[in-house]
Amino acid sequence: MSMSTSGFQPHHSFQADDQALLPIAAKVQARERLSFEDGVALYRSGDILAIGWLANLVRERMHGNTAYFNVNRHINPTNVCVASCRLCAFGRKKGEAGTYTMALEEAWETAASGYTEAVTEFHIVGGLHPDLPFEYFMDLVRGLKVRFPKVHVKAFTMVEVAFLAKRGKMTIAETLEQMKAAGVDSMPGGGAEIFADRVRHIICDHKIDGGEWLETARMAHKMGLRSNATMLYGHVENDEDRVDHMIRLREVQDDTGGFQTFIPLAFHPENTMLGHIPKTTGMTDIKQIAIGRLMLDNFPHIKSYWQMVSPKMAQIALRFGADDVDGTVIEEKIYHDAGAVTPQGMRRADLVRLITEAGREPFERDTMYRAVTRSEDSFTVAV
Ligand code: V47
Repeated sequence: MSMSTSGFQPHHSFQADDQALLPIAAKVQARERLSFEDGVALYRSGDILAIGWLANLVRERMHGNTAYFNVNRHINPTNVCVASCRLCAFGRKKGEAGTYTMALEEAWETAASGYTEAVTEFHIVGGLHPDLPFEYFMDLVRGLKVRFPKVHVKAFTMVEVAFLAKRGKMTIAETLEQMKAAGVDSMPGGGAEIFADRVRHIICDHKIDGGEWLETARMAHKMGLRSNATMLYGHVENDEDRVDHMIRLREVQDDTGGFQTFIPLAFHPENTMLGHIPKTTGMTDIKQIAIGRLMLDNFPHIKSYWQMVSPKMAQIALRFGADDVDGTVIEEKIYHDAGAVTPQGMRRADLVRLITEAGREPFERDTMYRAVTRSEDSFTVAV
């Protein structure tokens, strides 16, 4: 029987150079959950083709040949931040040179600027500003909803929610309730970093701890807000810390089902207090995507964020476990302050080409992974 040379092909048999992967492969093929030890064994293996094959098997079981992207815009209302995380090149202390805080009008203008294609999502994150009142953030969201009623607002990380709650003397639940009422539709996955205390003390000791991040996510999910989850790798963490991070996410997901996407973020050292740490390499980046897909069996999506790992690496990742490349972004600040050399945004057509040339079928999604159809300057979401 002849097989077509293009398009989607069924799988053949598994081959590994590293025999330590065989029991893991058996589990993946039997759809069994991988253990902590399995996760560590995957990191310790250099057999990237075998690991990638397994991750791709899972990815294609879940999503076939589809690769998701969206047309989104980032808005970072302020870079003033009370935390001084060693991992971060974006935040500045109040009064320092280079700080900015957008007036509400400015934030709404920013939302409308810099693109010709209608965006379907605003991704809003920023510094932990010591003085901006909770109502500033709620007015920001309400104003966006008035001006762009069709656009999904994915706003405020677990870290920002915990900070705003403390500042406003509210519980996490009350804070989330008010965010929802103002028009927040879902939450991004930032601030998770690495949950292990030892690492958190070094890279971000002013942030809520790992347990608090997870409990805030759990609460958000229980209140009907979906979220993403990130993991920052390539600094002082070890393999065990990474596996621990993913298993803790997997446990919350078993309980809530509220996580949509796992996004591993490669650490960019430039202009941070950890500037001596070398940048991640291609092998680390691609392995991280594949192991994420294999460990997080209950996460629907794995995103290779092109801004973080470069468009070229994101494209390859689509065959190593990732099913999503994020979106147009338009104006990225956080990694560009940390020395990223990628463009600050991409056009829709560039993302489509990147996906098509990986042999995948581009699928424009909204934040909830529903199909988007568009004309020149407007869009419709399938319900
Ligand atoms: O939490 C900060 C990271 C995150 C650096 O949910 C750095 O769809 C590398 O979470 N080098 C914020 N990383 C970004 C984020 C995100 C991005 C894209 C999509 C989604 C989503 C979420 O950026 C922070 C931190 O982990 N970060 N500084 C740095 N120097």
